[in-house]
Amino acid sequence: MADTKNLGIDGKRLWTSLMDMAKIGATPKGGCCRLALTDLDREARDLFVQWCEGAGCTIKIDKMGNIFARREGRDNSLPPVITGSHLDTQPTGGRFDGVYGVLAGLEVVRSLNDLDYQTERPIEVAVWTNEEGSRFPPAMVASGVFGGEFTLEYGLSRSDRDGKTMGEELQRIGYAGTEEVGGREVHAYFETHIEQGPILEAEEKTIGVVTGAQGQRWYELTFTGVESHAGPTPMDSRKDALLGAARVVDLVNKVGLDNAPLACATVGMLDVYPNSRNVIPGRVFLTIDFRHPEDDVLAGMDKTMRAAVEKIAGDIGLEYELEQIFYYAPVPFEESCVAAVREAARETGHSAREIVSGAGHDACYLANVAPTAMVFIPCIDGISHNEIEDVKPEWITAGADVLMRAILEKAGHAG
Ligand code: HGY
Ligand code: MN
Ligand code: MN
Repeated sequence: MADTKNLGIDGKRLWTSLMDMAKIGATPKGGCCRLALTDLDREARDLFVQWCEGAGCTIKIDKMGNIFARREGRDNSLPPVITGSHLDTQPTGGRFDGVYGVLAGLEVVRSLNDLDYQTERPIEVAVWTNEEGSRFPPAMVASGVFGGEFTLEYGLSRSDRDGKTMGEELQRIGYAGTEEVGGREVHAYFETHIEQGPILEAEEKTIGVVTGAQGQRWYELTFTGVESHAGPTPMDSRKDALLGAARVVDLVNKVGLDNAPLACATVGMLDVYPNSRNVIPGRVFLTIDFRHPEDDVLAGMDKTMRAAVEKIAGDIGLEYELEQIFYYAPVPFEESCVAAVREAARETGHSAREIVSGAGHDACYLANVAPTAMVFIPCIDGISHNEIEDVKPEWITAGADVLMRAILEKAGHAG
């Protein structure tokens, strides 16, 4: 077994914290449902704040509800090293997506306390609001405001399907902070996260040294036809919105396959109106999610899809509205931070490989304003965004150990 001398991460304590947090919004198959800014999200935030205060941190909350738990260094005038992730989940989320990065950050603080280790710079553990973009699209909205991608007004005005805005819900759960969002220097940002894909486990690698993340484009498409009776309406005189949507679902899948092996293409939401078995659907809403590590290929997927939607609508006689609601180009992480992760993995002796993230993370927007990198650990069968998401406890400890060493590389040692 390679020398995996552990600087001080208490894997049992970290695992216990993860399991305690997973009780909030626990779902029948062992996952979590804690949609952004719900009462369950508030409960999780409150528990995190309580734990951080118990570890001697001071708490600041900004106007997007981002939480910063700060551990002082020797020289607190220096810009901090920040680590963190998100506590909100998908509706059928797991116990580790996002939460692991938040609680691994807390475990670093707890371990430094145990070691009585003073860093030169302050360290902050962040909880970014609404990373998933499930209740309030798009994803990573609050870290996007912090990273200068979106304005504060845009962020606060994002609404859910009931018309509630993020601003209103932040007020309701008591996390509408007063701190400005971003606009301050960050010395470095590290985020640790499960890979949410199959590569590390398949290659029996414990650590992913994340060099960047693939680009994404999200769309909302509404087809409008004519509701009419399923019985007397002849097949050749229908304007069937669901037929259009069905062709788009197949088209999106084909665009992904035609740009294999790296493209990803998904229709995740589909609403049929009036959704009655003997009415020809008059209106259908669907979402499209495109991803690729090369921006020009992503642009090509966009072009192909748009031309095909135009043709599908014309063939069936449908009106349509197609809006791109979210886009970011592939993100390269910063070399000295990537090197800190690579070196930390080497020091611990854990098997490692470089990897590009298939999922989006808050780190993708932090990279706009700070030298940034990520640490990945495997997840069982590469499954995530699923209640059965799972990991091996030793991976949890290894990732936090690498995270701690990378943070210390940037935070400096005062004594
Ligand atoms: O969609 C994503 O990549 C992330 O899980 N929000
Ligand atoms: Mn995540
Ligand atoms: Mn996620």
